[in-house]
Amino acid sequence: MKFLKYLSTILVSLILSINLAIAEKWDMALAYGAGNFHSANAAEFAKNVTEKSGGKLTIVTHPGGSLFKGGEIFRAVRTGQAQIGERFMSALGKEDPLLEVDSQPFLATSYADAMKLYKASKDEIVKGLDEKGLVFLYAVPWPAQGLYSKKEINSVEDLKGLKFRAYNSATIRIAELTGMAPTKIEAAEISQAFSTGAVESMITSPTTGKNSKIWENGVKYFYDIAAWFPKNMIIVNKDAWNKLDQATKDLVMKQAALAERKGWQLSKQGNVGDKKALADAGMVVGKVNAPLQAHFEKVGETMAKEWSQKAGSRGAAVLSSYK
Ligand code: PCA
Repeated sequence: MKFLKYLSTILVSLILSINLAIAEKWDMALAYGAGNFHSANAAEFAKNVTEKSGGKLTIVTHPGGSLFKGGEIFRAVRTGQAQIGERFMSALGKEDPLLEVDSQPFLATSYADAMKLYKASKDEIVKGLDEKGLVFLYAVPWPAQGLYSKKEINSVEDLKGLKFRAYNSATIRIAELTGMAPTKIEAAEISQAFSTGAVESMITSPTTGKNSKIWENGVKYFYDIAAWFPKNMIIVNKDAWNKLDQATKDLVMKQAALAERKGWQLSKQGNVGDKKALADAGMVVGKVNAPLQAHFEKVGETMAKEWSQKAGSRGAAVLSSYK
């Protein structure tokens, strides 16, 4: 009897230690606030993986840049300081110009084309990330990008000298080519930048304008240019990934595919609903006039040429499979 008790104690502690050995915990770094749809979708993904993995993998989300700020997340995941994280892809052009393809103006101006461009570029992007020790899980676009301004914009002349908030090299380039004065600022700092007068215009989604209650900072106009749909991606550190058993890897990939589908739906909803929210908050929501539209399209052509030079044969291959 005593022996049996002894044996069962040993067995129990053996089972526990095996379980402990394969139980992983991942910290998931998110740059955007908990209320943003990307963050909410990631939280849902983390919850599903945690619940369905039978204790083998727990993913804890850290929204609003609370673990790492947007600009730090790629490096944090690459070096394993965070096992998993979300980053705005087109801010990583220096890592790989292909990550910027979704921020080229007027290349994909609808969700259908954005998906086509994603499919055409995905394999090459995944390969590039793999070479950097990263596993790609999924990507979700922001709603269509539009121009916000404190003052009304009726001509190219009105853009001249505007202090412009940029979020990547492409928006910096647009500003330069239209005579605005760009400063790169993370989404989390938008309200402050506008309220202090550091900036007076930006190009981003209706969602980000809504999330930062931009109308409270003197921004009255939103012009729906809808020239591109930039994406966020979820990446995992490869060493952390390799600690998972095959069943858990399969589970994560399956949940990632579901989160991607859900994310695209949420984005489409936001593309309508968040524009309405801007109008409901008293902003003037409309389109730019024809000469301005033509001006932005010309800027887009210049940028397409510049990007092609940067992206070389890999970029050319992606564009030809897209078109
Ligand atoms: N919001 C993010 C990126 C694109 C978007 O719509 C931002 O403004 O930083």
